[in-house]
Amino acid sequence: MEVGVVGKPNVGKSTFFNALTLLDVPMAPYPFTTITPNRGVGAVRAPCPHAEKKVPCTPGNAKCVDGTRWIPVNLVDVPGLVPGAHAGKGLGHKFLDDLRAADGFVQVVDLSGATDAEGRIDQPGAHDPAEEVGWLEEELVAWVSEILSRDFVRQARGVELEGRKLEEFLAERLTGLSISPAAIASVLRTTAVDRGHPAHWSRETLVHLSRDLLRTSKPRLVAANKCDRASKDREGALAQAVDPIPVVPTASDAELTLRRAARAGLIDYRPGDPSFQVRDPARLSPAQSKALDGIRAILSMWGGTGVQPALERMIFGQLGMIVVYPVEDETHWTDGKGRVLPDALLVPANTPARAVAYRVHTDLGENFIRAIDGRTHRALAADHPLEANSVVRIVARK
Ligand SMILES: Nc1nc2c(ncn2[C@@H]2O[C@H](COP(=O)(O)OP(=O)(O)OP(=O)(O)O)[C@@H](O)[C@H]2O)c(=O)[nH]1
Ligand SMILES: [Mg+2]
Repeated sequence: MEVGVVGKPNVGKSTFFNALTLLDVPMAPYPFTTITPNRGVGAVRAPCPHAEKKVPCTPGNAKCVDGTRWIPVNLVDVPGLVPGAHAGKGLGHKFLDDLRAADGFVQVVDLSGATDAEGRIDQPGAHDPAEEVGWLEEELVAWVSEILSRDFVRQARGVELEGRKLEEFLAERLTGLSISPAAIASVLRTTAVDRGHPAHWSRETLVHLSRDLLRTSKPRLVAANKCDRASKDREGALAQAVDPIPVVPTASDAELTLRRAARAGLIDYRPGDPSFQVRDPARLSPAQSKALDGIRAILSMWGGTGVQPALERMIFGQLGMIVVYPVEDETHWTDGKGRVLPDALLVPANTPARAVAYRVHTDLGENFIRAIDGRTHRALAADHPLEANSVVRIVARK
């Protein structure tokens, strides 16, 4: 699972990324600060089932803080994209390839409208962030359709002659793009294409197909960043203009300051909280006090910085993920070493029990006999879709 942080230059992608990962990649008020992709790990929250058992959990991969699990999510922050990037403008499209593995994109935009299409600073309100949402989609479509089009006619003739399955042929061409054959099959059902004669597909057909594939397989969410310099009206107008893509207002700079201050022990703040408390005002410098007062005003206007909710809406809403807890003992919810709820896995909603077994270990998937629900103790068949927050034991042949 990987989320790509994308958008035009200088909108705050790296700040958003640093806030979520607490890394320290360069950020600066000019375009193309980032020139190579940055990878890091953020986390999403889910209520830990340990409270139901009234025993503390022993987390391995996802820490538990006051009953909330923090489940890791990979993030990639890429250089800014400009209109025409697929044809080599700006830093070109080479780093688009760094987005191949991304399952979805958070597009960061400048809600204050103070950066032009190339990321140069301008007057607030001079630019409409809805425009970049439109052209970024066109860049992504152009990128995917270019991958799809390479040597397409010759290879498609082969498909026609050999009677190969179209879904497989397209999946092979899009290898590494994290688009499943099932998603391709479903798009082929709804897109008007001549299934029998792919070699005759026009360029427009390939573009159309690429757009549909991106819309279904790589969901997007807009982080309306720099909201601290914008109004709620601007947010409303953006949300209306880009509907149905969800818009979450964010103040990444404020979130980064809060997380760093919390890490330094200056304040009590958990990502996603609507407020924070200063531990000891006497420890703050006048500049720190002033900065925190400014952030307090942002939080009271927007109800939080929005950064953590943006990632969670992407993961749980747009990507439809759920959290499941595999265990080896369905009564005590422990693994073989007696650890309680050691693992929290993010999987797509409705993932069948056997697919979850494969996620734990290939052997468990291959030797799957049944799963057992840790709450009802009922046996679940291989194709049984798991519910959110399931605690499940996988029974496999030894
Ligand atoms: N007011 C305000 N400024 C922000 C916010 N987030 C980021 N910035 C500022 O915006 C500028 C650009 O931030 P970066 O994170 O470097 O932007 P980027 O999109 O990664 O830029 P490139 O790597 O050049 O594409 C920096 O000066 C940040 O401090 C925010 O929420 N509010
Ligand atoms: Mg950057």
